[in-house]
Amino acid sequence: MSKLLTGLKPTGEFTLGNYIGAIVPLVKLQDDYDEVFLFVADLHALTVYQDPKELRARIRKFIAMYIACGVDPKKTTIYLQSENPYIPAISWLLECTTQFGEASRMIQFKEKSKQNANFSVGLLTYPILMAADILYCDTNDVPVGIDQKQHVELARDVAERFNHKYGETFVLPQPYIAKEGTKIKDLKDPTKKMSKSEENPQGVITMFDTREVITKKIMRATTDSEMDVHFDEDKKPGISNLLNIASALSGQKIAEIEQQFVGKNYGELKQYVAEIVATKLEAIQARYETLLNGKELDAILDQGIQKSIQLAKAKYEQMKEKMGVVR
Ligand code: ATP
Ligand code: LTN
Repeated sequence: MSKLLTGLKPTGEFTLGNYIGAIVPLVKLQDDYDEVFLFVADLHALTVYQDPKELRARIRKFIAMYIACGVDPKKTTIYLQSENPYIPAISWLLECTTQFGEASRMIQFKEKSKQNANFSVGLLTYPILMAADILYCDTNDVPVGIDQKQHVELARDVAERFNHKYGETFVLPQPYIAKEGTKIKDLKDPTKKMSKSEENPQGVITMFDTREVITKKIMRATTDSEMDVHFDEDKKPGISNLLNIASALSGQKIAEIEQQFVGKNYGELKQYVAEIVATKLEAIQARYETLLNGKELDAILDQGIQKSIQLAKAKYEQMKEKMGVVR
């Protein structure tokens, strides 16, 4: 049985880049596995201080946005990490199976602990909690960005060691790194990626932008001094980015769009792309609002956490038994 699991840390804002680069591929993967798990890693957000009110709002926002974008609760088990008490319990048992040197060698820990001398212990144990997230449900594949690859490999090492010491308990997971997908670029500076931490908001479309704002940003996107619409990422990064966006959202091939714009100017292309983006985002936003304000979201999370707890409890009992922490 093939299983896929991934976690999202509820920090930052969704951009059109995140949608096209991460959410759309995940929505497609839902059909390729027997079981899929998607959770909000809210406990992981706490390694650095979060304003409690803001964090709470963001957790709901994240779940609602993923479902609005097409993550289907019928295919995917959706839950909040913090609602499963067995995950931190499993994490403790795994901490005792992880070497200090192994944990302190994690690149993210090394970098972040250097940035701030008063870092929390949680920053060090963070990947072990992540191992618990991954290992409790016997997942095979873990889609992550390249920065998290080392953490999934640690989970695999810890699982292997546990299996060796105490007997076969865990499936060995592997990181699933998407092949170089479409990288959406900043509208103002199309040589760099569209990023939520970018200071100039004019180059970034967020999933919450209105039709008016989207149109304004796209109409003012940086292009080049030529006149013809064609795809060339090196010489025409701005136009190529607009073509990528239109193609990713409409399903049309780039060549078809190029064909459609022979003899037309950049303004017409921009209007066309703005229309596609605005129509897509309006549909997502409408569903998002309904989810955020309705009862469906809680029903989805209630159902998801039940399944998650059932699996985690069984794994925890099994681990305790093997380790000898039983009456
Ligand atoms: P930051 O501004 O903090 O770097 P980000 O917007 O780049 O954040 P991440 O949280 O690093 O987003 O990434 C979340 C996911 O979205 C990753 O899988 C990443 O590959 C994808 N992603 C982010 N930006 C883009 C983009 N411009 N084009 C395609 N995919 C993207
Ligand atoms: N550490 C990840 C979030 C995360 C995760 C996981 C991802 C927590 N647990 C388990 C995959 C599997 C991050 O910072 N993006």
